[in-house]
Amino acid sequence: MAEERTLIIIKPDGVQRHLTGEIITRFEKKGFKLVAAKFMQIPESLAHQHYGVHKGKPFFEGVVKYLSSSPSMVMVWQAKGVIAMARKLMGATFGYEAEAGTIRGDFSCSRGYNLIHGSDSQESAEFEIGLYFKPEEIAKYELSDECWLYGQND
Ligand code: IDP
Ligand code: MG
Repeated sequence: MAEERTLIIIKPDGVQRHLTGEIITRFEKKGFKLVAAKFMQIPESLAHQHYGVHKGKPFFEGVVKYLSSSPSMVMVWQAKGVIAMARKLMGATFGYEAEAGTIRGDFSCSRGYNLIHGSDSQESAEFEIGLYFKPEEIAKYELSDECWLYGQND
């Protein structure tokens, strides 16, 4: 499986509800590598770009306001197959439908306020990472226990 990067955002409700550490811990324990992070209030114009694929949908203006309403923790995580794995850890979009054991399933009951964003494909990951980070802001390093994360035939 190919090494990938994904954009993960702990959205304003996640930060306000003191879930930043809990969510980061889940990704760390899974074995993903943190390669960039920025704690920032996302400007409305950037939120527009971020959710551009949803332009025209009834929830578009609301989700742009939500994402830019208060600070977020914006991160890039790296691992083999990280894009799909992160989406699994996040759970289904609506908190009330997400499986127990997932981040949204455990901590959100809401449709829109679902705590976390994660890129849904290689293309969106590249686009979204570029919205928030310059290439030189993404760290390149080895984790000391990387040899224990994957089997020899992975
Ligand atoms: P995703 O975050 O699971 O990828 P998307 O369909 O890409 O879900 O929607 C982007 C975000 O827009 C969701 O995470 C959620 O915050 C919000 N959203 C999606 N659908 C609705 C809706 O029907 N009502 C309110 N907010 C919504
Ligand atoms: Mg999406």
